[in-house]
Amino acid sequence: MKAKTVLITGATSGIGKATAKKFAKAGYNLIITGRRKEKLEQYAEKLASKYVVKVLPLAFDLRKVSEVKKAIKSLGKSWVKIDILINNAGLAKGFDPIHEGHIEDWELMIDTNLKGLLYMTRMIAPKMVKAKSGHIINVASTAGKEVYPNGNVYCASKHAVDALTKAMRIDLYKHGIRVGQVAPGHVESTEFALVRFDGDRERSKIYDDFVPTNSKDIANVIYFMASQPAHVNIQDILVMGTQQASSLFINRSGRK
Ligand code: NDP
Ligand code: 8X3
Repeated sequence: MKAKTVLITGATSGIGKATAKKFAKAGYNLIITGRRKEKLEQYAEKLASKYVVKVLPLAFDLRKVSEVKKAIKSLGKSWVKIDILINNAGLAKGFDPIHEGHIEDWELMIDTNLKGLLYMTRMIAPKMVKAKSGHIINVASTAGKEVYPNGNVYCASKHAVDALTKAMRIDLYKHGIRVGQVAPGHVESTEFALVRFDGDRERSKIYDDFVPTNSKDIANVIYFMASQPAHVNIQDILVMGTQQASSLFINRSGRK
């Protein structure tokens, strides 16, 4: 049987990077994306040689619809059929109460988490509709299930992802396409906190007093969703570390 192709956005670090490895190990061909071209190309080379799969690195900024269109249109014949789209790229920027928030941070989060996901979906879903098969997995968040102080716009963007996952499924299920999401709580071995706190290493040490999930755990969940038989669609997985009960209830008594 021909190997399946998975496209993973945001594969230069964290959850996307771990997910790329998981699928490569399982023999999938990969299209990996992100803005950092060099990192992406090095990782593509590493995965291709280690797991003997085809890996295409596509560097572009998914906030820019023209770049998204150009990248997807550049796919040659052997990459045209994308079996699985993993809309993972995203970020939180800033941690301010609403009246002190930075408008450029808000725009960055809305443009990446929401509009980027929409652009990718709009470019790839029609090919899936034509093929009458496909699987889209969105990386949402516990921040899309509940809100927490200073999380305002990030939470709103992930609530929108939660709504879009449901809306996309309703539009696409009749074309034989599965749509689901994973909604993780805190995830370490990512650049998430460093990005949120503008590269401030001290502030981004938010996992020192408890054990959250890590990027490999979430990659395993995504792979589990993707590897079910064709008649099974896992719609939503909410996953947190054992020491986390909700966004606001975290047992910070030490790493157990
Ligand atoms: P990372 O910062 O480690 O990874 C984010 C990825 O997104 C990077 O590969 C980055 O690549 C890519 N990305 C960001 N902006 C753009 C852009 N404009 N264009 C293209 N690619 C972009 O964080 P995570 O792995 O944690 O984040 C992955 C997803 O998981 C996000 O959607 C996040 O909201 C979600 N999430 C994270 C949690 C956590 O605690 N870590 C918990 C719940 C959800 P590059 O910089 O090269 O462009
Ligand atoms: C990332 C998890 O709690 O920082 O989506 O919002 S949280």
